[in-house]
Amino acid sequence: MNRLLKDPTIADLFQQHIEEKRCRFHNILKTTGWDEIVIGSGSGKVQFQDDMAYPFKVNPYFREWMPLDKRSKCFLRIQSNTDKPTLYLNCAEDIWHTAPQGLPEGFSEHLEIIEYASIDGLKKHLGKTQDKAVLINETNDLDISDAQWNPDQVLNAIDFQRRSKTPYEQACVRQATQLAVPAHRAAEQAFMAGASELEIASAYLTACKCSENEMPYAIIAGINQNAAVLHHHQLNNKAVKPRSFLIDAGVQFNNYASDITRTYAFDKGSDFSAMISTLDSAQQQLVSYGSIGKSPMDLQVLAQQKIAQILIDFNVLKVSVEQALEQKIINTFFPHGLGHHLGCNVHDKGSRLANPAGDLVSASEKYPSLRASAPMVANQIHTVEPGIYFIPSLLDKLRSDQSEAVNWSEINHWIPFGGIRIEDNIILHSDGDLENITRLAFQ
Ligand SMILES: [Mn+2]
Repeated sequence: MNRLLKDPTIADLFQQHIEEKRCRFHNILKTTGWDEIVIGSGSGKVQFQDDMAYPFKVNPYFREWMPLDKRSKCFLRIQSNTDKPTLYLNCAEDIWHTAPQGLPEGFSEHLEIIEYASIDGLKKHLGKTQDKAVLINETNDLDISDAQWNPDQVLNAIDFQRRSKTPYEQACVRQATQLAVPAHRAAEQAFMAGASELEIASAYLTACKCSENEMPYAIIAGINQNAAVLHHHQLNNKAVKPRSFLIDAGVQFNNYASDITRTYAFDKGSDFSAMISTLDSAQQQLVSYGSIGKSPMDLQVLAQQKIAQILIDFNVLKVSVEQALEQKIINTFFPHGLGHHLGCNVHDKGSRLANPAGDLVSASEKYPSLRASAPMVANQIHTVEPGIYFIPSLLDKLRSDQSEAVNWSEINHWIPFGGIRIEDNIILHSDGDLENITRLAFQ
């Protein structure tokens, strides 16, 4: 089903979004006993012993409401007794920086907007709300009591409702995906033309017309062995003889991210290329297993089974699928989780919550560090990202502990290719439809 952005317009969806979030936050106020929630966009940070600022990163709780990512010291106020949230925009005079970012067209009608020039001025606007207001912000700009500043009770309730994405949020991730596809294609072309990792990242940024600071996360672009470095951010500026290439990169739209990984073989006739195709089929099967109520921990087991089978078929493992899982041999080749929630944070919060009170779904004994453990719910956005890696340090450990499980002559053949990861973003619709927004955008 094609759900690309047509009608209603993004501004209409934003109105619905604000209305839906307001209802959810009113509920949170009711159950937690507070009168209002004030969310700050955050402040710029200066580097140690320097007058240079770090790139500004907006508070994810603010991002959930507002498509502003370049404007610090703004505050959104949601009060239990009003139907329209108020956005306080910092308008202090600033001759050093570009004029402040505004809201997209058609967005401001759904908010009360007030400009302020100083924190004292803002406090006057907020009036005597001091005792019953909660502030969610990295710094306590309002000099509110400790109990009112980022209380866990409120944060947990917000994280819990976040799991279900509004149609606006879904549209934003879809749009972020559409914008990332030409950039991924440009990256593939640059790799095939023999470019260095840094040149490939540069081709990616040029194609999506974004700066590095506007990326939802730092681009991972690994050629050959570097494809085995799970978060390879230190990009090589020298071209090498290309064999394999892994790129994990997204784009953001109105503060919502896409999170996409693709792996390419330089030689399309090689066995590495065949391994990519095999993992690609397994990945699409894993996507199809997602459904409302399902546990990500069960999907993790399925992913491990599929990856073990691929390694057996490619003559890498000499043990059975069961042994590969039982003896944790599979963790050497697939040392991370199958996926995570995607939302206001690229690794969205709330993925382990059992309820809004903050109780956690107990972690599986086998996978204590799995990012997502809570059962899937309707309108959630998940990533599905199985991988197969040949990581020398993990292989060394396996060699000393369980040497007989592996065909080591085969391993030496695969190490120079680094690894493979394939990652799509999926919306679990309430009617049961699974929308693979990444594949649709690549079509
Ligand atoms: Mn991811």
